[in-house]
Amino acid sequence: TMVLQRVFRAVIMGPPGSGKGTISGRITKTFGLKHISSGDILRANIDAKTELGLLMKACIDQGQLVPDDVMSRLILSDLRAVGQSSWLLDGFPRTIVQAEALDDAYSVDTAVNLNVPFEIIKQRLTSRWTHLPSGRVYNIDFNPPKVSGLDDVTGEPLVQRDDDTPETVTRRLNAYKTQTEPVLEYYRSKGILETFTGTETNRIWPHIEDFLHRRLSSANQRVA
Ligand code: G5P
Ligand code: MG
Repeated sequence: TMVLQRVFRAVIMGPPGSGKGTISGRITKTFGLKHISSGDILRANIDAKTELGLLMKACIDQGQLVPDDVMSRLILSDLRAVGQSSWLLDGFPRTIVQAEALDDAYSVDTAVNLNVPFEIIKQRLTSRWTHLPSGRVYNIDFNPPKVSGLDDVTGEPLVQRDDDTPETVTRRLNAYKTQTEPVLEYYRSKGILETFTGTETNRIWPHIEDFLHRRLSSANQRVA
């Protein structure tokens, strides 16, 4: 793991199933950034049957975005809690309103954008298995668990997400096109958007790893 001398703040963007969770896991392991996933936080609330979780479940299961004010409050309070650590936000911001709320509180160093074709994505999501407590993801074709149906690390059961049905995936992709794609333009205009295009995570990853190595060493030099 690389040692960071100054706080580094990144977001990872990309359509549902583009590999944000998978690549975030690799970034966290290699660069030691804290991974904060909006979807994992929402699912943890649903699992724990919190008031927020119960309220948001219908929305999520229908493939719609939860309201901006709810989401921004949730994420900003989590970011305050991590304090002066470097972080990687996955799944937030998803709208221009959320991007502005984040900007008001923090300056984002880089936005890593995974550009994966929609045709590839549908197949992946319907064969995804998730370990809810950690957010670790598996795939029957791509990275199957060592023991079928169980998480590699804890041995706990894996589940299929309620929003990974073909109909809901279509709705999520539509929400992405109309509400989230404009955020890419927002970060492009700020000069911090870095797009990685491809159909396979293992081929995209080395480029992201190179890019972050360069970005993080130059950030450290500026501080030294
Ligand atoms: P989430 O949880 O943020 P999405 O829809 O943005 O959900 P998702 O589905 O979690 O994104 P991902 O993280 O981009 O996808 O992808 P992943 O899990 O790493 O990979 C997908 C699958 O493909 C896995 O099975 C993986 O193993 C496999 N895979 C990876 N790479 C490859 C490969 O190269 N080849 C193959 N064959 N397979 C591969 O949000 C969920 C909901 O929460 C609400 C919304 O309702 C949203 O729909 N929400 C928000 N609402 C408002 N504002 C926000 N900011 C919100 N955030 C969440
Ligand atoms: Mg994810």
